[in-house]
Amino acid sequence: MSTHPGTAAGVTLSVHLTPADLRSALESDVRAGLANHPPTLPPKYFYDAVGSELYEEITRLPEYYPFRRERQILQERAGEIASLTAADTLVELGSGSSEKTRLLLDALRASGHLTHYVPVDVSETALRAASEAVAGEYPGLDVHGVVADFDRHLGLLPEAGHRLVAFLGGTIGNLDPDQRHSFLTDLRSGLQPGEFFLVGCDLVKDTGRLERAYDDSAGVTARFNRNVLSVLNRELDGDIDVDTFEHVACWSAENEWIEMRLQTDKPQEWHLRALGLTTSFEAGDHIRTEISSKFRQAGMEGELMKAGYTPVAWWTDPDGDFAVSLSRAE
Ligand code: AVJ
Repeated sequence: MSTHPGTAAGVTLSVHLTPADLRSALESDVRAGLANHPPTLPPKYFYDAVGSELYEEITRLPEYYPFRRERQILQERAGEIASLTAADTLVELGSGSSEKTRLLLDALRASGHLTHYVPVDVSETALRAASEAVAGEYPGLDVHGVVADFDRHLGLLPEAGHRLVAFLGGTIGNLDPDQRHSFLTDLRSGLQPGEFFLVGCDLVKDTGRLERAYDDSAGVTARFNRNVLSVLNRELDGDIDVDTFEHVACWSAENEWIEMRLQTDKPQEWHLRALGLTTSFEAGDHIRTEISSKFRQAGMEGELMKAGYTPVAWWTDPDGDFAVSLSRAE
């Protein structure tokens, strides 16, 4: 790990993940995923520069309600979050939306306790930019960016202060139930009793609305989904014919998650030369590229309690589309 001052006043970056670490994680994740039946790819590889831009576009689509619903809840509840937690440190997992970060920072600052902001992200470039922007807007705030993979480095979060850890956007839904349990217990073991966890969760609802949110009429989500194949071509010297894969989004009633797939209607083969790997497909085969789990209050709060947290508040938008859950580490 290296810690070095950033270029702007008030910014420090701790780097737990080097480009070489990211590279070997990509190689082993892709190898392991493609060996599954059906093959899978981890959603974190959607987010290169093009994919991050497409995700921003998704958040503005009429069909994609989660982003706006969560923002609405935070606008409404940031003051309560600040007074219930009295946190002096906001830790944010994932690059997040600067707009939502600012809602929380403003409320914590108004409550008079705020001293530290700790954004955590795998991308050093994104983190540096976000850290410097926030430091510029909040004079006196100590911004300590942490370049880390929150799948693996939760134990390395800076310990100082009375922390509120925020995991927004509904990204917890990308984890399956076992992965969520490990994530929640790992995070819990890095927290002191009395510290807080704030998590955004998309809720189970009408199947048609859910499927449209992940298969919009403008085709942006389809481009976002296929982009992961362009990432493989570029990073792993692949020869994937990206446009021969069709975007599919389907609701799994059994798992209560949306599953995104890339499906081929003809037999084909691709090569990832950097891995020396050939993958073959029959007509109709698919790759699973993302799960986006949808929650119910009892289920989410049950998972939190099993992992050592006490639910403190559960806020939804007026239509009950999305929830923000606050819990305390015990
Ligand atoms: C960023 C993980 C919250 O699951 O809704 C959006 C990603 N995928 N459209 C989600 C996503 C397809 C998004 N998260």
